[in-house]
Amino acid sequence: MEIYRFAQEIILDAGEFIRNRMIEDFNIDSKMNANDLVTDVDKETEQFLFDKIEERYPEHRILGEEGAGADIEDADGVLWIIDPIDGTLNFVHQLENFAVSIGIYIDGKPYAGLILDVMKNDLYHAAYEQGAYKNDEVLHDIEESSLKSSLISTNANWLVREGINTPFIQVVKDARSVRSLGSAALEFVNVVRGTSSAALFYRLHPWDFAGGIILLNEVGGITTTLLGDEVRLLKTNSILAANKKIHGELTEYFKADEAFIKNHKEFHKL
Ligand code: 2AM
Ligand code: CA
Ligand code: CA
Ligand code: CA
Repeated sequence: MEIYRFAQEIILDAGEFIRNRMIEDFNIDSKMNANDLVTDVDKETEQFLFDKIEERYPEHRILGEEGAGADIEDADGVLWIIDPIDGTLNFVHQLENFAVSIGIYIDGKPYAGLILDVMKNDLYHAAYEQGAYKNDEVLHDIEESSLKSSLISTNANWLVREGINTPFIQVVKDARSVRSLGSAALEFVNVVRGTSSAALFYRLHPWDFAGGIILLNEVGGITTTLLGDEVRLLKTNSILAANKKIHGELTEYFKADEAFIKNHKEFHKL
């Protein structure tokens, strides 16, 4: 529990660092394409967390979106998986609706998940089999629901992507309605809080889901790929995070689509 408490401390410190840093000038660069942005604050926040963890626990390993642990290939020992800012586009355009996400795994097994909604300063945290919390408040098990009476979340990018969009379109048609927040970690949080029944992603990286999976487990939810398979911790995955009832309904949409299965397999090098 010492590592869990330390993680709570440093994620809150990282939030304070970001809130102070963002009122000064910062550079914005693009990564893979013009819409894939990274700022100085993303990089500095990853370094901030890296330095704190390394100082306290030099033997721990750290994998981060902005370059930490890029050579990590196994989950042996204590592994911190960090997204310093999840929702960078929201950070740049909205100055809200972004998060710091931390997932801690020990020999590949879930240990603790933490997601900080930075501007609200709300910390969602959970340790394995110890329940989930919003700050000091216990979060209760989520309710089961059906697609036809549920709000779900997904990203419009997948709906306009040929080759994979057929099941996404059908899911959107059959849902009560769809929301899109733009931070995978906060979309996980909405499922954990029960304000959304499911979150669907065609591709997430380990730092996007590492914290959220542990939180959702603690309130009785489930996370798999869109095809219902186990998530590979150190790879990209499609992700379906949901209550168990709607999860079962949703995987059927994807499993019934041969073209989706084929493209999904190639895309994620399965
Ligand atoms: P980021 O802000 O840390 O980059 C936006 O819909 C969500 O998708 C965010 O969680 C964002 O994380 C993530 N994201 C951004 N670019 C992505 C990409 N090329 N592939 C998959 N996820 C991405
Ligand atoms: Ca990014
Ligand atoms: Ca992210
Ligand atoms: Ca990020």
